[in-house]
Amino acid sequence: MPKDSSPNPSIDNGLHDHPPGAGHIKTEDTVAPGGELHQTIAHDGDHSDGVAHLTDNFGHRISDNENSLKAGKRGPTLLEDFILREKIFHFDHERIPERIVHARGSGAHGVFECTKAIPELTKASIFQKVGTTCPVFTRISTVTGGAGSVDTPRDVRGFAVKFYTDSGNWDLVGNNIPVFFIQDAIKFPDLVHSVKMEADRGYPQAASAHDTFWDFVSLMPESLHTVMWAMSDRGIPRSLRMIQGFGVHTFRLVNEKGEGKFVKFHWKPVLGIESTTWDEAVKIAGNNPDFHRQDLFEAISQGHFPAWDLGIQVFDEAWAAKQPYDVLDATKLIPEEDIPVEIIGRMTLNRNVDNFFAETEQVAFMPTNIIPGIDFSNDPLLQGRLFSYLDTQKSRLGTTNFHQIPINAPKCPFSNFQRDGMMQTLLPVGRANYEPNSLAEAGETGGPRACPTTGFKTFEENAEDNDPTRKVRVRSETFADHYSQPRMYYRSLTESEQAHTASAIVFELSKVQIPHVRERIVAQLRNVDESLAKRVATGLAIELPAKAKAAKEPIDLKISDALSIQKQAKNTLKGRQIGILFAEGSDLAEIKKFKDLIEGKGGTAVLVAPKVGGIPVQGGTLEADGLLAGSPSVLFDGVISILMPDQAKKLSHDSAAVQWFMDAYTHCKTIAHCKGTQIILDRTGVEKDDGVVPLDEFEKVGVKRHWAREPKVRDLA
Ligand code: HDE
Repeated sequence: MPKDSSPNPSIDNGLHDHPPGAGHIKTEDTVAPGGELHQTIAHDGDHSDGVAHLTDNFGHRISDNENSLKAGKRGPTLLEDFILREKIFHFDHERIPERIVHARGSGAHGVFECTKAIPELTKASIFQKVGTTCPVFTRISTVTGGAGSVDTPRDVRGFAVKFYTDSGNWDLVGNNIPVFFIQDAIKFPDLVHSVKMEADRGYPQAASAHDTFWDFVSLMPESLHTVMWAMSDRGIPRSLRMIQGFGVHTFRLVNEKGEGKFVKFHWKPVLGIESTTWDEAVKIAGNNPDFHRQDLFEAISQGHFPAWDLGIQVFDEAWAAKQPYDVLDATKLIPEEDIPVEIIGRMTLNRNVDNFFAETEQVAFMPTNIIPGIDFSNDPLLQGRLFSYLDTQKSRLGTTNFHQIPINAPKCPFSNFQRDGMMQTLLPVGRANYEPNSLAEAGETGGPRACPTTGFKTFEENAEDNDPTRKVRVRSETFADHYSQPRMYYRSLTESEQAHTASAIVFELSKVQIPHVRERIVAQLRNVDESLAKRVATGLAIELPAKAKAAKEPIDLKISDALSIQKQAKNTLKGRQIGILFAEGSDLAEIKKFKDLIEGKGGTAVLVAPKVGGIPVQGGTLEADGLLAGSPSVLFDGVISILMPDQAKKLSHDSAAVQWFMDAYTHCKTIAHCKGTQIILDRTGVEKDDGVVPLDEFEKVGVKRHWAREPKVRDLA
């Protein structure tokens, strides 16, 4: 990169140093005769302190923030009141258009560090030396619901990372599922229209379980692979800290010599992958619609920084040509067993946003944000995205100058001849707003120039062996196998994951009211896996329809264990939340022992009790973190119960307590309990098994899910 030391005002934009008033200068509270409270700067306070004084947006100090200007005490409000008008005017415009997809998201700042240099593969500056770091901003989102929808619907999760590198911003705008519903960008508006709330009725919000979505996908067999992922446990993650991320498309790495290789990007969560059960996801949505957002925010503010390893799968055209699928087709993944994922870096999210709107809402990701050393492929889905994101930002953020908003501005110098436009916050000086110019010869600044040595150069080879002399509107026949990979995915899952997936499809199709849509999906599923199709048909109590005609007959691919969550589950307390139930008379030393154990292993112990204030316990008093009725066990990864028999007896008549244990049990969680608690367990039908254990076995058992219990508690398809 050419070094340019000239200060760039957009890097240090005023928004950053715009704290609200300091608030510590002498103020006084008075109650006026009308009864309203005035919190004002004291008459003898420091009137030279600029930020402590309330002003309008142009710096005019305000004397009264409680009353508008009226013609007489009980008279009409005057148009003259510029303070009232400005305040309401600004408020009226506080919302901006929400994202058409991925409207609900949570963001955090962090750092990326290169852990393996790969100069032989790419000239990207961030991957040249081990230890090179750059700041990042990551936003994880649901896709379907609006900005105010809940965190735990069954949905794909967006996983967008902005790397502020020294050679410009690189946005890796991916998902938590490695494949996508459609092969060509031209189908995206149809897909999104079908899955969003239905056009006439405005519901359901944040849900794919309705006619139009399933109608669309039943006619688009290419979507089945992603549908299988979304219907599996991947669609209902436990925590945003515990999801995988994927770049989805095939990209290209280009080295200093101009040699290119194909690449797929992966994010692997250090805490492992965890999902919920459907019943749990639904209950969480009611109890805490912000469950994921709060979990991410609190983990970061407590210093439990979530981290992901960045991995790559690298391959060339010759390898790609031999595969039974096309690597340019975003509905296909590359099994890790075929091309292992090589870890090259780690991202750690270590700072929450200071202002949700200014950062998380205004951040503008664009797959076109790419740096020298990384390039696009001809994936027709990716190609369409290259237009869409720039375009959408103008509509959301209202100006072509959205790149000047601090969260979007690069943290390296940037300079060009673009000028003016709405909301121009920079102050470009001089006359050089065009090129070529010879102003430098007259002693003036001539402005920046393009650089053939370090500038972005598109990979030139026609590595895809395309015939560029033909303008065609066709889909390559190498995209025609719609079923082999969904089959591989389904068959790679464990028995319990398969049961969850089949049940999810039954649930969703049960919400579909058009019978032929249900049948058409089952007809498609017969190409994926006959047993799955039968399970779904039986679950819906419909006849097994004739098999749908496949554009290309599917083949059996090798099973890939890396696709299953359960096969790679980590039994760890790190990053997990464990609820400890106690009540009057519980043993403080015992509670403390478990709290210390959990926290010592990087987990969080949440004390739950029938009351939250100081509760008399054996050995002192103890405050709870959460009320039993407000802290259901769905919020925890495992539960511990320490109760005296008299309290257990009392709680066995409290539905919140009964539900607490029943849910933990039916969601296959560990329940470690004292003898006293047995009174409640007996009443709730919780039976002893590998995960329902005495207190002293908690450490050994951990908080993994006990899926073997599931057939006892749930009738799955
Ligand atoms: Fe997006 N997508 N997308 N998408 N996408 C948007 O951009 C679009 C696709 C993804 O946290 C929008 O700023 C088209 C695949 C994420 O701000 C919009 C197509 C993948 C986010 C848009 C796709 C994604 C978006 C809406 C098909 C995974 C949230 C607001 C050609 C690889 C980013 C915005 C954030 C957001 C268009 C398909 C991921 C409208 C046209 C495939 C993570 O521009």
